[in-house]
Amino acid sequence: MSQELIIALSKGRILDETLPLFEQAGIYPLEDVRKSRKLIFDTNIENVKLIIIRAVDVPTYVELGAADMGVAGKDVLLEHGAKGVYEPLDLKIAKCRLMTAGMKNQARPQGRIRVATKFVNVAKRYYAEQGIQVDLIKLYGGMELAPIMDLADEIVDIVDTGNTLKANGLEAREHIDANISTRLVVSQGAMKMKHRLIQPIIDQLAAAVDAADNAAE
Ligand code: PRT
Ligand code: MG
Repeated sequence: MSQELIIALSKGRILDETLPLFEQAGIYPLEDVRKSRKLIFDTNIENVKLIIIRAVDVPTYVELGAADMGVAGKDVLLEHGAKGVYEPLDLKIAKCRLMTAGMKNQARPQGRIRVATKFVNVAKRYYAEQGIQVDLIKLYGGMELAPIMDLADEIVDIVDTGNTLKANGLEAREHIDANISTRLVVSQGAMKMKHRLIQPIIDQLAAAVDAADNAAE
């Protein structure tokens, strides 16, 4: 009997860039994933299936072995911890930075500060390293609003062009991680048990990433 391989993809903005890389690597879903309400998809390879889930859930599926491989942003992996997960490949898509930000021309207050973010673990670690005491406020989106409404003194969020910060009167302050991009992750169990299935996919994806990289230059 042939082994089955489950690959967990993040829906949302990185899916549009992930699918072409997988197609280049020889794996594509048999139907249009954006037009379907299904969560699990057959592919052109009989024993390979794609599941398409919230980005934040990808590390959980892969860590617990419910998916063999996954695709997720480094920000999501840092926040989750993703222990017991290999990260064999940088897909070099959806590049961005994790930064602190606050109201423009407004200095960080002395002493304890309020920080709003969905990256509470990342923020906790970062401010502790800086020796800054913080009260963390967990939000699920639209972090830029928090300083405006005086819910927080600072935010930790993803920055790409900086336009969202600017449009809301905020400024970026410090880099927490300047090299956020989308990564391929593999469960440790699958890497052992399904190595013969997985290694060629990693190799083909690596070639697809290189080809995309060269085309961009
Ligand atoms: O939307 P949902 O809550 O389901 O999940 P999600 O927000 O995690 O998913 P999605 O699709 O929005 O983003 C998925 C991944 O894309 C993130 O985990 C990052 O790894 C990556 N990525 C790359 C980004 C951005 N660029 C980005 N610019 N994710 C979010 N943004 C947002 C950012 O939060 C901010 O609000 O865009 C805004 C900033 O963009 P600029 O260009 O104005 O600076
Ligand atoms: Mg989003």
